[in-house]
Amino acid sequence: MPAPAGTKRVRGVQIHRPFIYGTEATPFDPSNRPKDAPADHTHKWKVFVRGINNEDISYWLRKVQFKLHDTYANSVRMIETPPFEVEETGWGEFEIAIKFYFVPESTEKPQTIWHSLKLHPFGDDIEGKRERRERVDSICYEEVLFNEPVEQFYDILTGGGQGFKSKHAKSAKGIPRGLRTADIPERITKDNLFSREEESKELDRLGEAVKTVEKTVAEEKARLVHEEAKLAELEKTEGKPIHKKK
Ligand code: SLL
Repeated sequence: MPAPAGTKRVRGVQIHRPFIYGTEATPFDPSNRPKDAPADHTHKWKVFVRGINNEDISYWLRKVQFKLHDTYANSVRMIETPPFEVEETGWGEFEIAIKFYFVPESTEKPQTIWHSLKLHPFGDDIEGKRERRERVDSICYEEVLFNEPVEQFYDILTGGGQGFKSKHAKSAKGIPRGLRTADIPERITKDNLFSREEESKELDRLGEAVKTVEKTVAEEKARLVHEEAKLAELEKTEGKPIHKKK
């Protein structure tokens, strides 16, 4: 029996799309507080989901729901159009649930990720950052994986099909063939910290860390062999230790 329209999957294909999400928070300047902010609020902050380098991701991401702490009025915020972000003020850090709703053609179920709102500086030079009232960024890179997407979604994802001949090609009208990809920029810029160069540096760092761990394990093994040999030697001369039962 043929699959109903819009549900036929492209077998053996996985398509991923990168995105970034996170929070940015800035402490109020005491001499210039936002007038409408409640007296106990100390920071303004923003939570967002966006494409790498601000690439448009609305062709696969239909809308985003941000679930804030219950202390916020209307704590569930549905953002129907880009930019997918919520700006707020507050006094405390908490975990934000970010729910992704994919475009209806995808037939994909929504997915949720969690992110901790960071208001206070972390990492190096915490005191300096606090004194300079620096913005606190907590930003992550992530990829969403569409496993065997339905044909019509595949067309949308790839901008008209790359090698895959589909009768649904019209669904991606106006987009040149193969324009939509998961490519990330070669180098970082002021506005985008995620690049292939950074990825390769991170891989180098991980490679170095693995080497260090392997070296430590080898040294510990050698030490163990040495200690066991010493013990065997002692047992030969002194006999085995007697463990008295109480
Ligand atoms: C904490 N577990 O104790 C956290 C809770 C709540 C944050 C943080 C403002 C809400 C309002 C706000 O910042 N809530 O509008 O009053 O740190």
